[in-house]
Amino acid sequence: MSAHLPPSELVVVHEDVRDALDAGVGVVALESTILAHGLPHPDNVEIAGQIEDAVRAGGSVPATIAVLDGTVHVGLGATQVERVCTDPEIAKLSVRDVGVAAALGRSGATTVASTSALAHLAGIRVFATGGLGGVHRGASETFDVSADLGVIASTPVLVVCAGVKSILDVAGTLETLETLSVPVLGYRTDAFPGFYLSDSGHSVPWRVESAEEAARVVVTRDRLGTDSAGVVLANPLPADRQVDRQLHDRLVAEGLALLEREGVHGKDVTPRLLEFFHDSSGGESLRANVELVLANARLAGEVAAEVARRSA
Ligand code: PSU
Ligand code: MN
Repeated sequence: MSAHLPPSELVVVHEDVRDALDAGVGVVALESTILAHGLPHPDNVEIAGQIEDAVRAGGSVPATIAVLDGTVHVGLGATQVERVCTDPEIAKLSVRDVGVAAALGRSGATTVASTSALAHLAGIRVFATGGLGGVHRGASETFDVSADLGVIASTPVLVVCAGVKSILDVAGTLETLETLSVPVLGYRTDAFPGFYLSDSGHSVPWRVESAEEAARVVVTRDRLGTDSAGVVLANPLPADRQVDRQLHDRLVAEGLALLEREGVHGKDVTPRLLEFFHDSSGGESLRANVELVLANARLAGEVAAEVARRSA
């Protein structure tokens, strides 16, 4: 394994993940915040297993990442996944929180930012999630810009996502990714997806047609050594699987009004909105959320397998 890992009382890499990395098999990092704070209990337990299976179906080994009792785990066993999905005390940990949780012996789920950072530490180059954090609407006053963006900018991991939700400032998020020198690739699309919607109304600078092309981007950037930013691979839901636009627009408007009314801010914003969507959409938001995460995990599995093949 190429990575220089911290001592094992701080970071434990699961045996299956270590074996895969040593053998040059593809590995896909998976975040745990979507499990703990993005998907409702008890569905999240079963979905967590399906996400891992989707990575395997793509030809790679899954590595779900979380912090348990102060130890970072790269790759979780079934009991640990269940704990992440079930424990109401589990915190949401961005990169700045990981070291604190480790020092204090606490447990928490990792976001896109912290999962990317920990994946890189373990030598994992591909990561699958649902949606990226981004620039929030009104960020010019609240300064609410997800740490996901800054961390991707300095962490050479490819993140497969379905774009960002339209509760965010999508144009502002894309501008920020450009400023931070993070390439955005549309998977078989010219449009940046809007999570529940296949097309956010904004275009992507690059388009790839296959997992093989995406893998080539990762390996070539690495060989060029021009920069150490990550890559965003945006994978839309098929148009006939997206959420009905009228329902979507109503949920976004009501969700934003709810945040205002409840005075929700900081890291509670995204989980509160997701909870509202799941409660108010008659199962539609959950249906779409699960489908897009599984599609991203599958695609990430294919990309990671191809990256591993090309790096052998
Ligand atoms: N977007 C989603 N679902 C999620 C998240 C984002 O559609 O669950 C989670 C991810 O873990 C992401 C985090 O990294 O929210 C971003 O939170 P914040 O905006 O507080 O940085
Ligand atoms: Mn935020």
